[in-house]
Order: sequence, then structure tokens, then C-alpha cells
Amino acid sequence: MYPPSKMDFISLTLSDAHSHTYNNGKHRRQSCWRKWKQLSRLQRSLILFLLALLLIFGLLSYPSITEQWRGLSDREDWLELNDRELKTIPPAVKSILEQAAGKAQVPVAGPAVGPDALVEPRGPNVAILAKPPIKKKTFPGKRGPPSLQKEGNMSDTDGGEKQEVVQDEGGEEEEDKEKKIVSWRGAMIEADQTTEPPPSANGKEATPPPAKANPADPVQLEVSVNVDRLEAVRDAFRHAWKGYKDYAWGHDELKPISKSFGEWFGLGLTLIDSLDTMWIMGLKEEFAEAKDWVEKELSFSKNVDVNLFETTIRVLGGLLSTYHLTADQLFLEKAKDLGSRLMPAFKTPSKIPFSDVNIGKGTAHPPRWTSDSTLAEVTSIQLEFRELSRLTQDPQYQEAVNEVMRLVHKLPGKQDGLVPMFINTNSGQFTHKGVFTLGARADSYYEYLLKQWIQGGKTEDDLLEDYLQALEGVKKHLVRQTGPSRLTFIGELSHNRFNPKMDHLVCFLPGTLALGAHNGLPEDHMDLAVQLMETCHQMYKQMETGLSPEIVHFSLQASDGRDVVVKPADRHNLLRPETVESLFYMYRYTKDTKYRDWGWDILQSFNNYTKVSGGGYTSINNVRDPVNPRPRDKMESFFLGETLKYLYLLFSDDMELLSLDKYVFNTEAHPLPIWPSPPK
Ligand code: DMJ
Repeated sequence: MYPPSKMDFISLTLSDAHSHTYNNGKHRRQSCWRKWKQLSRLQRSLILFLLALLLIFGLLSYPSITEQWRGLSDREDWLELNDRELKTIPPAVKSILEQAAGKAQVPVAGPAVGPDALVEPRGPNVAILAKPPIKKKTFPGKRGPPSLQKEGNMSDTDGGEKQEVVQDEGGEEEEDKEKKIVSWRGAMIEADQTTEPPPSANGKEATPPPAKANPADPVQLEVSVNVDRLEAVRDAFRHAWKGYKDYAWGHDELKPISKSFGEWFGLGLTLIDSLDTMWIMGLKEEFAEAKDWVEKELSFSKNVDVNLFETTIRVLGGLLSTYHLTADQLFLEKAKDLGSRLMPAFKTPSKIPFSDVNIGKGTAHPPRWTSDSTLAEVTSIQLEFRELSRLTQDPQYQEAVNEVMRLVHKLPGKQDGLVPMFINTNSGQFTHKGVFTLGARADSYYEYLLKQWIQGGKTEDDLLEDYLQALEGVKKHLVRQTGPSRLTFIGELSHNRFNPKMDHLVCFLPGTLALGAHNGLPEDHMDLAVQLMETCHQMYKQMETGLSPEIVHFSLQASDGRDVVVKPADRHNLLRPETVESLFYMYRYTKDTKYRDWGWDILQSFNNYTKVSGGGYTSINNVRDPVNPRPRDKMESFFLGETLKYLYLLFSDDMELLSLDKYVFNTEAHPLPIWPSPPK
């Protein structure tokens, strides 16, 4: 095929729409030329002028617009554009597009106009436009608009396949294209977040420009940076909340890609998990709307099986914490109602609770396949139930959970204070003995030993004894250093064999160790905390997306080259909080600003690779592939309840904002008061 001649191009453009001689090219060209000659000079000039305009516009926009547009269509429009690509758009085209949409934007360097002027975090996202042809291969079969779920009749409860109702989107192509343009433009005006904190969205809290430019005053500079960072976290929260509000309101979890929701227990999990975060961040409007939902819609009188642990830490913990922050009786009433409905879980032969309760029927049962409960689950509900008893003056809650701790305290089968991962609800004995981890299924057992001791005014010696002994066990059996860079990490023990595997979940430990050291426990706990914090930081830093995988394996041999190895099945990131949680404790206790910087890097990575255009953040499947991190289409409630809350507290200069001497955070980041000491 030869390229068409210039003449062909002009001829075709001017061909007579009513002519039926399309199969005779020569005749058509002659006839067109005759018609052209018959036109007046003015008519010809006008046509040529229009053609020239079209050509100029086409040339200007072709390399950027068409490439970017193709990029979006080819890849799912789940993330906003990378700033690098945005910078390639000629300014003239930017402004034409902005004006065309009637939405001229505030200049990047200019001041924010009103509190909502720069509501979106200004961040580059995944480099989705880097090499369009490669991306086409990388996303096979994923083009076109995401399926939109009509009804949320799906369930997560059995961890099985979700049943989704998919709405046919035929005929909505135009509308979909329109949405893409808007999201592209939205990202286009955002400043680069990779190098600088974004300007504050809140005029009142924004730092005056001279302070930023004054390198002679590092303290002021630090304050300025932190105000901006705080605002960036609030922006992130607003963005996450927007998605939840628009597509999942009142449901458990947002599915931000498909713009729908997932149901786990049907209790508005994300909404309740977020209440105290909104209060702490001062997001009054959002809080008021959520409170309204709690008041009018939240009912625990429903025939549904809930997981005792998850419901306790997220819902009961969230309600109790919100009650303390707001002093609003509504939240205490809801907490009481829920607490009493969870109590049937403790009616077991051993008094070790079942994993599941039907809060409507008042029945409880273990998982279908076993009569075991997970150890961390039955030993990480104590802070909440104990507090419920204190508030209601009804001892039943506290008695039930204290009994569990008493039983576990005297149980054989531990190894130097380390506990197995399962306990049987009939016999009350540990099962699957010989495997010890500080990761999934055991993690918060250790956390709650220390936190209950602190909550109760440091009087319950058994708790402290178990905690200290466990830490000795950790040091003896689980702490190792990598060969290449001597990174300290926590591995696992399986029937006396050491496995250099560490869940991201274990990154709660530096924070817990620091909390203990601050409360008078051995100083070497703090030393270990500092070392482990570095390792958790490296778990993010060494990944191409700057986000940690769910599980890492460490290299023990110096010759291995890399410290951190990630298996393909472990490459996901669920927006988990543990590392930023620990960074918060470490900063509070050391005031070392590097911990804030590490947290800031993590926030930016979340913005770059998990932020979904239109609202929400998504967990991803591959932290090693910045080109295609593969969204999982789920925003866990703990991203709002924990991750963003800890980031906010990390950047806040107000050490009295949830002082660690007055509050103890439950394992879902809901602060509960440390009990006042009884009168002597
Ligand atoms: C949260 O529900 C809690 O932090 C729990 O202790 C562990 N899992 C998630 C967060 O990763």
C-alpha cells in the first residue's frame, strides 16, 4: 500500500456526498476539481483556512492527546495520569481543553481558592502511559469500561467466590468517554507530589509562603512541611471517602474499580471504621453524614453471621472510640447493643469463644471445617470488651475475655512464651502446635498482652509476664539478620526449623516494642524496635512501587545479593497499616524526622499506585510492577480506619492529640482511654 497523494486527500475531503460515482476515482477527481474551480475566491479561501486550522490542531494534539487517550482506553481508567506524561502536553492544548470543559483551573503555583480548591491530592499515579504498545500486551482483555455492579448481593463471609450482578453497559460508551476526559483533566492540573508536599487545601492551615523559602529556620520549615503533609493525608481521606460515599454508602467495603461495593457482614464496616478518623482529622461534614447513617440505618438486629474478632476490633472498637471522642451517647448505645449480641460466642465448653456469631439469632459456631479458633482472634478482643464493661458497669463482658487470657496464660504448648496459632473451642488446648509466628493468626496476641496491661493501669502482672516472656522467645527463636546488609527481621519457627519469612503484619512490632519501652520495659526493646523499623521501611523502599508486599523472605547468606526476596504469590499490597502504625510510635518517642519522611514516601506511593480515579484506593496484586500493579478492586476498611489515621497522627505536631499516655489504640487503631488508677 502506498500512502495517498496530497491530491487524493483534498479530493476525498471535498467529494460530493450525493455523487454515486464512488467506484470511478478518476472521474470523481475531475468532477471535484471542476467544482473547486467554480467556487468564488472567498469560498475557496474560507475552505482552505478551515483546513489549515484543522491540520494545525491535529498536529498539535496528535502526539499527546491521542497517545494518552489510547493509553486510558487500553488500560482501564482506574488510575489518574502520571505527572511525567502530563508535562508532555503542550500548554496551549492544556488550556484549550480546560476551557473547552468550562473548568479553568487554579494555576499549579498559585494559591488555593477556598477550602476545596485543591481537594484532590496532587500526585502522579502509575506510569500508565509510558509505553502504550507494551501496556496493550500487559492488560489483555481488560479494555473498555469496568463493569458496574448494580446490586451488592455478594458475600465475602466464606472467603469464597463472590456473586456479582453485572450491569450491561451497552450504549453508554459516550458517557464513559466523557468520564475519562474529566478524570484525565482532573489529574492534569495537579502538582508533582513526588518531590514536594502539595500546597495545603485549607487556606486557614496553609503555611505562609516565606516560611517555606527560609532555609535558615529549620524548625519553621519542618512545621510548614508537616502542615502540608497533614493536609495531604486529609486529601487522601477525602478521596477515599468520596469513592465510598458515591458507590458503597452504608455497605462494608468499596470496590473502587468497578464502582460498586462488597458486603462482608453488612454492617457498614468502612463507615464505622472511619468515624473516629474523621473526627480526629476535623472532617466535620463527613462525620455528620456518617453519624446520621449510624443513627438512622445501623441495626444489629439482623440474621447475619459475623466474625467475632473482626466485628469487635472494627465495629465495637470504632463505636467505643467515637463515643470517647465525641461524648455522644448514640455511639455507646450502639456499642452496648452490639456487645451483648456478640456474647453468645463465649458459650463453648472451654470458654474459648467461637469464631462466628449470628447477631440476630444469638447463636455461635466455629468455622465449618474445624472446631478451632485462631489464637490472635480470641486474644485480641479484650481491650474492647473490658472497656465496654467499664462504661456499662456490666461485668459480663470483661469476665468473658479475662477468662480467655487466664486460660491461655496457664496453657502448656508455648515455646519460651511464643504461642501456636490455633486453640480448640472444645478442649481449650492449643492445636497445630510447633509453628510460631508473629504474623497472621498470632500477631495481636502479643500486642494485646502489652496493651491490656497499659489499659488497666499496669497492675495485671500475668499480662506483663506473658509479654516479657514472649519477647524473650522472639529474641531467642525468631530474630535474625540478613546476610547482605545485616537487616534485622523476625522469621518463623516451624517444628524447630527457622523460616526467614516475615508477613507485613509483623511490622506492628516496632511500634509495640517502643510503646513497651516507653512504659518502663527494657531499653533493648527499643533497640530492637529501631532495627525492625528500618527493615519494615526497606520492605517498602526496595519495591519498585515503593509499597511493601504482603510477605517477604529474607536472605541469610551474604552471597545472596538481595536482602529481600518476594515470591510471586506474595506480591500483593492490601493498603495495610502496620508500618505506618509503627512509624507513628517511633516518631512520637524519638522525634526522629526520618520516620515522618518514610511515612511520607509511603503516602506518595499509595497515591501513585493505588489511588483510583473518581474516588477510593485499591489494593493491588503486584508491588514489583509499577507499570502494571494490577488493582484488586477492593478498599479495605482499615485503610481509612488505620492507615490514614496513623499517617495523620505521624505528621501532627500536636503530641496531645491522642497522647500515648492517655490512650491505648486497639489493633484497628481505635483509641480507648487508659483507665484512671483506682484511689489508694
Ligand atoms: C486490621 O484489621 C488489624 O490491624 C488487624 O490487627 C490486622 N489486620 C488488619 C490490618 O492489616
